[in-house]
Amino acid sequence: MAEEPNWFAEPPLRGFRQAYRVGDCLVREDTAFQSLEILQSEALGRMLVLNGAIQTTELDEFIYHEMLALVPLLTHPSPRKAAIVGGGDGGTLRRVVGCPTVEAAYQIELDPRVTQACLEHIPSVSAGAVSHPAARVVYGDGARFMADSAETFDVILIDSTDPIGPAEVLFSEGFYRDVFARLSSDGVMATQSGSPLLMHEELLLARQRMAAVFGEAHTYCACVPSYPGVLWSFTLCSKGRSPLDVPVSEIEARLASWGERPHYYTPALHSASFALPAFLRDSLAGPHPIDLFPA
Ligand code: AG3
Repeated sequence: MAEEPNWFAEPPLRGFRQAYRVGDCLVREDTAFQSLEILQSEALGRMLVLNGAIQTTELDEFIYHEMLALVPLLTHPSPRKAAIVGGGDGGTLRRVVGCPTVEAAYQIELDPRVTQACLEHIPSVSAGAVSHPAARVVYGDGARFMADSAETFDVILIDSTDPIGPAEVLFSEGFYRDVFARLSSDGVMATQSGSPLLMHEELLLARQRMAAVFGEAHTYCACVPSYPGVLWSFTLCSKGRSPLDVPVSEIEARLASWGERPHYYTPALHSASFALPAFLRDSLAGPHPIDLFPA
């Protein structure tokens, strides 16, 4: 297919692609780790693109970042120390430092250029989070950090790229074992776990590995317009209480003291987002995967 000028699309997945009309290209470079672009789009504002895959956009970043961060932060009864693997754009960090009980929030991003370019061209995503007193911005390999660190965290968030390619290690059983070891006794981890429709196999595999380490894994969904297939998944594992056992009244009371009012997450949506469409619920329950669009 001939590329249309002024339209950006990720490489097709299973013969499927979404396109965005774009104007200026603000950044296009090869960093030490990947190709990095920041594009101005008509529909979603500025977008961060790594190795051809859209990571975040000005207009829909709140959906993904709130769901990745707030669901685990409000599952833990009182998180004080948190770590984010990846997340160089600062959108997850912003939600973590916005939680009033959090005293230290580490962001372990591989590529300093991602953070620098986002601060310069899409500052609304992090909204000043990197200079918050609780923020600890570290550059390095998040998988190695989890393997080598002696610290423990109440909440660990995996804000990675796709489960295929360079971030594959962040979906491995060995990595989940290291995360388990780094979590405090009632610690909670959550990861983005890809498109239930277009990365179905990868989601099932990652979830099986998490369940093997933690005993159980809870998958929840949100619609993120800029990601392939729009419907997106996250998976949460808890050493303490289940995300489904958090009373709505507790969430309401805690959210009232947060710095920023969420724009997607609500107390009712907390547990509602774990109510999965039948094909996904049945597929995750096994033993026969139900892939709506088999490769
Ligand atoms: N995490 C990116 C999720 C993966 C999107 N995949 C894709 N577009 N093919 C993003 C980092 C946001 N902080």
